[in-house]
Amino acid sequence: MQTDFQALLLEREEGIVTITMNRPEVLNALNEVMVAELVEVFDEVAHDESVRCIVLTGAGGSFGAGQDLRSFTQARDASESTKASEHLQQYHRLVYLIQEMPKPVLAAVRGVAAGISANLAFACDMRIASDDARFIEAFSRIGLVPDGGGGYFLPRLVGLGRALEMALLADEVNGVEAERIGLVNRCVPLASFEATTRALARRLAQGPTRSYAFIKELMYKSLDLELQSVLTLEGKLQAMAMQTADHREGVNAFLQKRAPHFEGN
Ligand code: T3D
Repeated sequence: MQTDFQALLLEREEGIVTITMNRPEVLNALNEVMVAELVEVFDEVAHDESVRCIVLTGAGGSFGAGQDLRSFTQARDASESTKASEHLQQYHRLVYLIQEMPKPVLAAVRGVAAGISANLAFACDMRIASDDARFIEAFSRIGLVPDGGGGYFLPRLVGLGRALEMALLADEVNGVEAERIGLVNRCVPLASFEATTRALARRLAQGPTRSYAFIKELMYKSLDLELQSVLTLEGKLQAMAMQTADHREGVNAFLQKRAPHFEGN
């Protein structure tokens, strides 16, 4: 796996790949290079069976400040009329890669997560935040609409009323409030943020990875299906899960009164 990136840091340990957005001088705002590198890495880890959990985070005390507004302005000034849609297509690729990733993706958010950076966190499977986290749907502050799947994930995470409030007013939601309204799974004190993130990622990486992939497929597809189709899908996925070594290991471990050791197969 390539590890030499301009705008990302990559760390790999114990089946966990940690992808760190690394432009701390602009609070990890996303430019073209960073988005292209994110697409490349997410695509690569999707196919690497030794990777069993992905953590997406930011360098220097922030998650990300959204689209880099300086490069954004430059693109507009140069009259590159298709630039915005190219941007969006890249963001959409990224959202699909996260969604279709056959293993859990955990967003670890400390500091600010604004605009598209916040929405990338909302597209991840789980979110952990530090108590200094600040989520801002910053789009309306600059006359835009939430993109990168924000219009899909945000109302599903917090309900339509709060999603509209966050998008219309673009006020900050802090980590504690984010946990209270279901925007993040956990908010932890900054002092224990790294250790708690690591422990959660390790737990996910030691889980039944193929079953996790089926769970993701079931949950995400169910959002757009009626009951009958969900039950049909559930039957198909359960039949596949029952063929896995990890299912056999889980049952054996229970019968033998020991902790299971899942290999991810
Ligand atoms: O077609 C398309 O592609 C459209 C897609 C749009 C996607 C989007 O994400 S739109 C939303 C873009 N993001 C924003 O509007 C947020 C802009 N930033 C802010 O509002 C504030 O910086 C924050 C609320 C995020 C943080 O405030 P604060 O006070 O903690 O930090 P700061 O002092 O404002 O920022 C620190 C530095 O980062 C500063 O640089 P300087 O002055 O020290 O040299 C600031 O300019 C820079 N920075 C922050 N955000 C961005 C940025 N530079 C470029 N782009 C940014 N988004």
